[in-house]
Amino acid sequence: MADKSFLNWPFFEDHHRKLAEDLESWCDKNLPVDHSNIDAACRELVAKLGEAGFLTYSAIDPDKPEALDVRSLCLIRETLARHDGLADFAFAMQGLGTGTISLFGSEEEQQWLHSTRAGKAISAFALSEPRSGSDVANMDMTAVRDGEHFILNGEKTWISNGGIADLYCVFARTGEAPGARGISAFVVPAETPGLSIKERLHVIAPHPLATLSFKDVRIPATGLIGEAGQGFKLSMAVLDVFRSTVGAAALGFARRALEETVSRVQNRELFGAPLFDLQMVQGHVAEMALDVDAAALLVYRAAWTKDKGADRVTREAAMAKLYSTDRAQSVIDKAVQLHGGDGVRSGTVVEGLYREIRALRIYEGASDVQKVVIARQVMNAS
Ligand code: COS
Repeated sequence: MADKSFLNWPFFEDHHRKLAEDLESWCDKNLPVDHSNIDAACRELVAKLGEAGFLTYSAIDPDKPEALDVRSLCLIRETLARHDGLADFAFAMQGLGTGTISLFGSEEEQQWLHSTRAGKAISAFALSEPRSGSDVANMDMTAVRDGEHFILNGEKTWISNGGIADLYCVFARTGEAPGARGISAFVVPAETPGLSIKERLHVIAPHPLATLSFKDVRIPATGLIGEAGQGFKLSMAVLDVFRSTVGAAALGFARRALEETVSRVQNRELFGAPLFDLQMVQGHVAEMALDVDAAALLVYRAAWTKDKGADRVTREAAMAKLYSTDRAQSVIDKAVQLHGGDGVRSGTVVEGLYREIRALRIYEGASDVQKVVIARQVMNAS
């Protein structure tokens, strides 16, 4: 049973505790789903999470706009990750994929949110390109104005939900200025002519992932999100919200690894006594528990700060993501070690966690990028 005492921290309100409890019992009944067909599993997860009402937290309600509640987003990701990494993925991408629309979309664009919040449409965030992953400002993809339309040409890669998404939030160069000041964001429905899946990408923790090709993709000018030339800032502001949630997912994986380890070291006998009797093992367990609590503090500090109305949480979110993902990697590595051969046997829980955690130190801003972001924030503040 995972430690829930953190829910008593002052970051949370009663409705958060209720959400965590409701989701926990939903997870007990519904997860994990069968992963043998990843696309089908993701569609099933989105539909089920939608039906159960949990996707209403992934995006704002277009009928009564209120800010996204980042603590709820984090609690949901943490809980889902503890039960099933793919369920976390399915939830997270509904949020990231529509994040630009939730935060900056027009009333018309926000109509999409009715179907993504109900689990009836799947969304994706298309920012990275073959030549610009970390260096977003250097993207090549173009969007050229043609009367009442924009015409998009280029490629996006490492796009989660690529291949199963119904709508993509796409960033492209509109050329108002060089670099970061000449990028804009667009809503592009998946069936738009000229948009195709160039390649499906396969990774160690499988989920739908693809390279997208845009050849003369014509979209109405009403698909522009926010102002032309502001797309870089919009993407960074969206990442400021969702990076804390990546930290939360890592926290969920780490908590599960700790839980599995506690059970293992109590039940496995070695040298005539439970593994836990060895002080070296106690040392590992203590370090794992400390990493989990410290990560939780940073994640929920960032989420609470945003929910309390901070204009920017760039520093808090970067710290939460960097620390939580790095420490979760270490916690899970220790869990593998304490499981011995079972830790690397295909199909065991800790083996799955070991594969799941790695990408979190890369996507939505690699650990190295987070360090750059934190350092710049520290310099700006001094
Ligand atoms: N919120 C709002 N505005 C922001 C911002 C934020 N979090 N971060 C930067 N900006 C603004 C800056 O203030 C600057 O504005 P002005 O032009 O008005 O001065 C502008 O955006 C450019 O910022 P900066 O100079 O920092 O841009 P860089 O090209 O140096 O950005 C990093 C560098 C590496 C920080 C950025 O490209 C980044 O985060 N890369 C990782 C991207 C990523 O997460 N990719 C994964 C995709 S999703 S899987």
